Amino acid sequence: MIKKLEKPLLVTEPSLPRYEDYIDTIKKIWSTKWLTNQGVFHNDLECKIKNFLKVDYLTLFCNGHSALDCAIKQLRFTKEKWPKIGGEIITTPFTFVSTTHAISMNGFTPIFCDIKADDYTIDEDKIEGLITDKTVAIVCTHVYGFPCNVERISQLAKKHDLKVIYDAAHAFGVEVNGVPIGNFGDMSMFSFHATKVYNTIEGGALAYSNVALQNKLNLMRNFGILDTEEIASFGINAKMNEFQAAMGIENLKYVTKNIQNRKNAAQIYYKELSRIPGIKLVDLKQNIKYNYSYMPILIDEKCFGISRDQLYDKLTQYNIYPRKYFYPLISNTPIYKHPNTQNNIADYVAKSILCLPLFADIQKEDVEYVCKIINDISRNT
Ligand code: T4K
Repeated sequence: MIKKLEKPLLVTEPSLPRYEDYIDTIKKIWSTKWLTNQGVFHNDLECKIKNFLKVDYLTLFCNGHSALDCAIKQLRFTKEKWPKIGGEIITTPFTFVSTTHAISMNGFTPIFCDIKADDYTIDEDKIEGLITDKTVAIVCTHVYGFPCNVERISQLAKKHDLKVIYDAAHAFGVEVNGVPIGNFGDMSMFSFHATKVYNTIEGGALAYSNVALQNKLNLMRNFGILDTEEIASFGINAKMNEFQAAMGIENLKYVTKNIQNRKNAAQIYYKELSRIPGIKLVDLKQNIKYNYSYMPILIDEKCFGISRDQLYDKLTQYNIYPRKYFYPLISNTPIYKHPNTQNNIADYVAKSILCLPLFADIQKEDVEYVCKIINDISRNT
C-alpha cells in the first residue's frame, strides 16, 4: 500500500515573487498615497505586459471577467446594424462559466457549438451551421491554453462579417506558428487570477490591434469618465489597483522560468501516463508554443476500468486534489440548458476529464507520486 501524501497536493498553487521584492515595491505606495486609478505601477505594467505578449495594444482590468465583459459590451456599440441588446453569439460550452455569463449578461444569446475531441476547443467545422441573421460574433476559449483554430475562425468571421473575441484566460505566452496568441481575432482576454500561469492576484487584460478600441476600453473601465469635466461614454469600474499591478511587475520577472518549470512537470506526466490504457492526453503540436497551464487527462472508463469520478475519489484518498475542469458542462446547467442543443463531444469530455496538479513550484517527486498512484490504480482495476 502506497503511503498517503502528508500535505494536500492541490490542482494549482499561485506563483509568488520573493517576499522582500514585493514589499520593497509596494513600500513606495505609502509615500505617494496613490492606490488605484491608473497609477504608476499600473501604467508601467500595462506597457510591460503589452511587450511581453507582443501585441499592438493592451488594456488592463481588475480581473479577467471584467475584461471579457467590457469586450462584449463593446460589441453593442460598434456597429449600427447590430441591436443594442440581443443577437446571438456562437460560443463553446466547454469553458469556465465566466465566458458564457459575459455573453448572456450583456443581453446576447449564447449559441453553443460542440468541441473537438482532440484538443477540446470549439469545432470550427460546426460553426457555420449555427450562423443565422442574428449572429453577431464568435466568442471562444483557448481552453487549457490549447489554441482554437484561429485561421479557420478568422476566415469564417470575414465571410459572415462577424466579430471574434477570444477568451485567452488560460493562454498567456502561447504562440501559434510563431505568432503570439493575443494577435488573433478582434480582441483577446487574458486572466491574471491567482490560479493562472501569470498572476496579479486578481487581474486581466484585453489585447487588440485596432487603435480605436484603446480609448473606448480605457473609458469603459473607468465609468466612461474622460476628465473632471466630461463623462464621455458608458462605463463600469474595472480598474486594476496598484497592489495588483506591483504583484504583476514582480511576477512578470519569473513567468518565463515558471512556464519552463511547468513544461518539465508536464513532460513527466506525458512520459508516465501516455502508456496507460484508457488515459488520453492531448497530442502536442510542433507549431505551437504551449504554456502548460493545465494538465488535463481524459479517462475512457471502459478501457481504464473505472470512471473519472471514481479515479477522482481514489486520488483524494492519497491527498491529491485534481479538479473536474470544466464540469458541469455549461450547456447542461439549468440556466443555459436548451432542449434543441446537443453537444455530444463536449458532454462526454466534461464527464471524463480530470486536471492533475500542475504549477510552477510543483516538485518533481510529487508529479512522480501522482503518476505512480494512477499507474497503481490502473493495474489494480
Ligand atoms: N474565462 C476562463 C476560461 C477562465 O478559466 C476564467 C477563470 C475566466 C474567464 C475569468 O477570469 P477571472 O475573472 O477569474 O480573472 C478558478 C479561478 O478562480 C478562476 O480564475 C479560473 N478561471 C478557474 C478555472 O479556476 P475555482 O472556482 O476553481 O477556484 P478555487 O478557489 O476552487 O481554486 C482553485 C485551486 O487553486 C484550489 O485547489 C485552491 C487553489 N488556490 C486558489 C486560490 C484562489 C490557491 O492555492 N490559492 C489561491 O489564492 O476558479
